[in-house]
Amino acid sequence: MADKLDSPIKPDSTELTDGFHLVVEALKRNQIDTIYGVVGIPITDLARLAQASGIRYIGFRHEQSAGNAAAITGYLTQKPGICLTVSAPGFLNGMVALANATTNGFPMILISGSSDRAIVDLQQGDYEELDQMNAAKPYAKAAYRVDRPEDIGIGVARAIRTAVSGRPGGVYLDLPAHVLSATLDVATAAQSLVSVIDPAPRQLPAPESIRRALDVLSGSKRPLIILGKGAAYSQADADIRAFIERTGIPFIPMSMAKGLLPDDHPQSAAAARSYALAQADAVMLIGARLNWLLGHGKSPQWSATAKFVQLDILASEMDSNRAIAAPVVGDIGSSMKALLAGLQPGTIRPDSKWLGELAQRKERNVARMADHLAKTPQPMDFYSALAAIKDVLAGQPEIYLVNEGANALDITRNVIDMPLPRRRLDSGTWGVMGIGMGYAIGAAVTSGKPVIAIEGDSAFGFSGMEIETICRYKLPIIIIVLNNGGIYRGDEVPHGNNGDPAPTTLMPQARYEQLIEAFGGNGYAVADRLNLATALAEALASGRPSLINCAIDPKAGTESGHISNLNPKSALAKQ
Ligand code: OXT
Ligand code: ADP
Ligand code: MG
Repeated sequence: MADKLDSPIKPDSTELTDGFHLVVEALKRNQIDTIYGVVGIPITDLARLAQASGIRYIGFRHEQSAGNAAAITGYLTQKPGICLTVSAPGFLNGMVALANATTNGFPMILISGSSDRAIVDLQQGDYEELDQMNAAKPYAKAAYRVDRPEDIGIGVARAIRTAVSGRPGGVYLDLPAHVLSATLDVATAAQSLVSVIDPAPRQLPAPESIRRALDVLSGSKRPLIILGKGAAYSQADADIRAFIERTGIPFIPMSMAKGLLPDDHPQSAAAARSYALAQADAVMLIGARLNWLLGHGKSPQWSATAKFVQLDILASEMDSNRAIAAPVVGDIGSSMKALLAGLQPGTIRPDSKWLGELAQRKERNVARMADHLAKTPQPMDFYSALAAIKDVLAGQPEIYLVNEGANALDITRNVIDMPLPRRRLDSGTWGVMGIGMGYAIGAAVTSGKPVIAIEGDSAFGFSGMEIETICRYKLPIIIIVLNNGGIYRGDEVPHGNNGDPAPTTLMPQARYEQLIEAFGGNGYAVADRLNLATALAEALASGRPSLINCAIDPKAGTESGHISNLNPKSALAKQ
């Protein structure tokens, strides 16, 4: 068995190989070095073979987290992250992550074993029966099924190219059990494998689109640049920074683009966000969609007369919410190079009045923030806890920060500065809960660097069992649960009289730190700033899996955090 497990496919041999081996060879040939998953029928041997062949296999407790780890690996590396699941229920658990990856533009491939097509198609009740490929289609960038072992190489190649080319996204690859166990001779097998050449080819923007973009910016007195996670993904960090610094245009990073230029960069207008959006007369979007996070580009959040320049790889993104005066369709790396090449010194000059106004607003908000952070309420509020965390993290730019919750998300985003690109990983386009442990594991495995996950107590619950995975693989992950005892707040009173708690309440007295102790990690329970800072510093120095249960005032926080405007309220209900 062991011999067979690690035997490479040799074209001159007359031996037989099988679908399991072919899948592993196809992945290795395309530099896939990690698989995240949960094993069972029919893919257990696939995980074993992958591990024996040198691919790292990370086994999870739930497929959603494995999928999230794969997705964030794709975002960080520009190579598709791989998630491996069993049929029907395992597949569906992984689908949430695949759909989320597609929504966020992260390249990943969900590989799932599946049951006998003949039985599935006639709905005759096979073990874990589901028409998986068709179930996946609406939520994936593409869905493919391999029906013959000799097609495995092509199937994997198509999945890889589709995941990373154009706008990246999630791809589903269906591998029926009979294909995995089918045999074929090694010569045929070797010939069927594909090394994908240039999986995400450069897409050069049209020269006239570059001129148009530069013209819009030169005609502007109050220009603004919005950096999105597409810009972070593109890894064109130096050219983006050079363009911003040479033009002097103020910029605002979307949440996951924080750190593309350091948050303390003098041109950052993040602390004057609403004023900058409303007053800009020309806006350049670099890898950011005009979706709900940007108020759909509409007035009053934006000026109705502002002209928009948009850099995106997907032509159909243009004019999706409002007219784009200068669409630049291409990959951001190529587009930024072309913009820099076409930029004439002195032609783009933000008005000094504009820069002065932004500086003034910024100063006001920064002073307000400093006030919040200086207070030491007991029990702690979010600002107070985050002030302690901010101090410990200062000077440790390499650390990855995973973040989810509502107040725990919004306040962390504004308090914790990111000095380096692609270090902040959060709820993203859907504002989804449940990415926490999967993203933390994916980031730790991919980077080998420490990861801190700042989690609302509700948010943590969605993937909390993965602390066993974190401990099993001894990953340098520190989870900080900002525990205010509820979804948004912990002080809602019950509405009925049957003794049930109110819909938003959780247990403030929950001993989250004991969960990690059960698996051998370090647990801390803290209720004040000093102990939080000490615990965090100690956890970081130990490099061990740790969880800090941080008591936050149940009255701290607002319903839905910063997006309470999106939370419909019953006009009739007696609150
Ligand atoms: O310019 P102005 O004056 O306006 O000021 C702005 C900035 O300029 C300024 N600012 C600063 N000032 C000084 N210094 C600095 N450094 C600075 N930075 C900024 O501050 C203000 C505000 O700035 P901001 O935040 O940038 O601006 P704004 O206007 O808020 O930005 C708008 C947005 C939309 C871009 C931004 O708010 C944003 O990115 N929001 C993301 C929101 C989001 O995604 N939320 C998560 C979803 S909420 C809800 O859905 C939840 N659920 C339901 C659920 C979900 N989501 N998923 C699943 C699978 N099931 C259910 C649940 C269950 S949240 C949730 C759990 C919540 O409970 P937890 O216990 O986990 O969390 P707690 O809330 O902590 O209890
Ligand atoms: P944010 O949430 O940070 O605003 P979005 O996810 O809404 O960012 O937008 C990211 C955009 O970046 C998507 O429209 C996507 O097509 C685009 N994108 C992703 N990668 C690239 C790339 N390499 N070149 C150009 N555009 C890209
Ligand atoms: Mg909470």
